[in-house]
Amino acid sequence: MEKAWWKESVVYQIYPRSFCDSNHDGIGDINGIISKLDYLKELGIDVIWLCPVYQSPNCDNGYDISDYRSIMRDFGTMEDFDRLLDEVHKRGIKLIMDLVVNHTSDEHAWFCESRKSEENPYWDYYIWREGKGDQPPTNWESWFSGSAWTYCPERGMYYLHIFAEKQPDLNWENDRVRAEVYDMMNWWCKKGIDGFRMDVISMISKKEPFADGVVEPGHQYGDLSPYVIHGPRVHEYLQEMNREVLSRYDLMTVGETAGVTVEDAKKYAGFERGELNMVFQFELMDLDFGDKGKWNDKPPRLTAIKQVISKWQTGLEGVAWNSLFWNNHDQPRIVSRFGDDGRYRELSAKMLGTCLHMLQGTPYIYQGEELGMTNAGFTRMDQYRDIEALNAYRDFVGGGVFDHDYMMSCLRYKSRDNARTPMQWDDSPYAGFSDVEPWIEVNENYHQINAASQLADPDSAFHYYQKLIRLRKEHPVIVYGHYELLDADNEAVFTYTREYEGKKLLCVCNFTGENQTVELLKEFRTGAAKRLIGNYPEQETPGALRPWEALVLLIGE
Ligand code: TEU
Ligand code: CA
Repeated sequence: MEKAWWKESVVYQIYPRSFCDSNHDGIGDINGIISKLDYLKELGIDVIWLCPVYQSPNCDNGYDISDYRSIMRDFGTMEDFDRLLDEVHKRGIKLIMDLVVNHTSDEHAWFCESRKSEENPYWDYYIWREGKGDQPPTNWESWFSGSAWTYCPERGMYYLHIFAEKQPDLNWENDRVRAEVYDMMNWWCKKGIDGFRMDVISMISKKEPFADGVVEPGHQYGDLSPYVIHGPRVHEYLQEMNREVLSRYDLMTVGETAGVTVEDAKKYAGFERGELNMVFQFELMDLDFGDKGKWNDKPPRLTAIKQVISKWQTGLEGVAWNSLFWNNHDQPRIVSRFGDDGRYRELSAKMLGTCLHMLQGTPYIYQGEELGMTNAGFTRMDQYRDIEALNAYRDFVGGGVFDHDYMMSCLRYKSRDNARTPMQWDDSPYAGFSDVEPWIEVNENYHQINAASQLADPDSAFHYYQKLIRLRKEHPVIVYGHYELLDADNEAVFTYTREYEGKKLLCVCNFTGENQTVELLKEFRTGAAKRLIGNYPEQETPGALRPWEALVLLIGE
């Protein structure tokens, strides 16, 4: 397999609003990030993925961009950004930017023009349609609840927004739109950034003609997915983008591809396709969907997790590259989701890290994951900030689909705000994130869970993640090894092997709070196996696992 820096890297995702506040307004900012770069250097990561910092009215925390070439005032200035890039590079770290080009803000200059009239030069930059009588063009439901169409009186037409009303979808059929996007991307590349994470890039091509979607039970609106995911021209656009921008620099690219299957991923990220380096798949994260979609409060079974991971490990091997993540700014905290955020928080956080980092692909760490940060534990709606959560409560509880208590329980388990509480730096007020009240509440557990105490403790989750990252650099088998699942039907233990150039690695993870026994492969039972890492101090009997134990053995050294 061909080697590449982006295959050997570990990425750290920063959600700027919640990372570090340098100027006492309760909002994280670029100078705050700069002040923490040494912390990231110590952790050992190679690449930072910076969530949007562009100018934005902030209806969706920066995913609604009103100017792609300036910085949101809350976050600082372009000079601050340039300094950030410089400081990142000085430390030998790379920086990739979030690219949000499926939609803009309704306050973007293009939309302000587009909405004026059909004679305006920007009239066709967005997706405008006539209504049906006094109804929207189709019954489509926005991913943030309500209709996906909003009426604009000035034009007498509706515009499409898959997400919030303030996030109109760009019309990629228009050559000028694509040229503007590529021009903007080239502008950032010339500044010296190292790549892009592409927001909902699987949705830029829409399938015509538009028609009503299927209305699932419990829903008022129809499903737009078949019309907006993997549309007919999406690969043509990405290949064009690759020619016009990506191929001209040494970049890392990852597409956020909602609704992607292994077969689709081979197209988006196939080694020979000239599109992207890798994609984020959501099959794993969507395993705990309920019959009403995302809003649910129960974790999936381990066999389902193993089955999805294995399908992707095996399906992409040799043809495309996996991205590996348990968390991001749209997902609840993994230790509260698939682990135990109570008694066994630290052990289960380390186990989950082990399980992910020993797989083939590029691992992503979301800020605070390396500390084993937990879900927010909010109990009142006024603690939530996310437009998705607020709209969902309004529609599900308001519409009588869920009662208040059940919705609160779903939000506590699944809401995106779980990942967005401030980074826990130390045990001073507001967790050292800020010295004034933050835009969203700090998790009360910051007294126990914070970076300062973990830096001082050699056995902490932080130092464990540091070791996971280091091991990847020392052992090519972790990056390139062939994956094989063992004991597929075991509901308690996840066991797999990796093999590369005469080395064989075994990763065993107990996903329960009980002792478990497993039959280890004979080759690992001999004294020749070397223990690479484990989340208990020592390992006496490798086949007998303690609660949430993780263990990695290597033979062939
Ligand atoms: O997310 C797209 C996406 O697929 C999510 O909306 C996902 O379905 C949802 O978060 C599950 O709850 C991207 C960004 O990551 C997200 O933060 C933005 O809100 C969204 O696009 C719109 O830009
Ligand atoms: Ca600030």
